[in-house]
Amino acid sequence: MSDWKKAVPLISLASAALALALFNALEWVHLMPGVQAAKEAAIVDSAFGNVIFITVIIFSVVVAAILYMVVFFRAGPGQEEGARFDASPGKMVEVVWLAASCVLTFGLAAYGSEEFLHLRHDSRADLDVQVKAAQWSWEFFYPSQNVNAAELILPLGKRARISITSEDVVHSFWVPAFRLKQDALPGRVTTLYVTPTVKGEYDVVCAELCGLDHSVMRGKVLVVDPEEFEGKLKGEAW
Ligand SMILES: [Cu+2]
Repeated sequence: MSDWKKAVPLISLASAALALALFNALEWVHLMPGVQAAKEAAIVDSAFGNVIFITVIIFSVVVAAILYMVVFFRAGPGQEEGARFDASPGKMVEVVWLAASCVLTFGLAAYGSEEFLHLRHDSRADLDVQVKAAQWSWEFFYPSQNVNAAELILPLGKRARISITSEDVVHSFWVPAFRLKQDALPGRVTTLYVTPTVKGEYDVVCAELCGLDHSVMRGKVLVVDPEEFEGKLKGEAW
């Protein structure tokens, strides 16, 4: 049964069943870390979801094709070899597979770049915060208010420009709830933009191995109502 006329419907059916099972299984697994607390997080999550969707489809087709070959190309009892693959329709398979891979690779690169620029192209912001990373803590400075704070306080719905630098080694400023991560480099300022959409308290994590206490280099983000912002900032100031 090494005949492609039979293989195509069988592989398609098996792929569809496998993909359906995997999509159902993924409903139960939370792949993303907790709340989606910023406008940017929604962009990142939808890109992640789309890539997972394509990955599940390709994985299912590959596994179904492998299963088909294992079953139908197997050597029978007393045989040295299994059924031979007929090379003429095989060329067609190669052409389709290569073309699809090229379209997918370049398509995903274009999609990723477009979404990445979408997160960073607009340099307008409602407020500025400067973040300084050091072994092993985070420090936040608000230039307009001339205030230093131990926690990152952000007003809900306002677009913040976060300028990040490091005093010593390379760190990485990561807020899982915002799905944003940016290296903190000594002698250079890097920038992130974030518009928080859910009030609450979230973690700031260092995502770059930066020495002995890297794993405890944590901070807090507080997303508060815009009316509470100034008061909260004064309360936190030191
Ligand atoms: Cu660090």
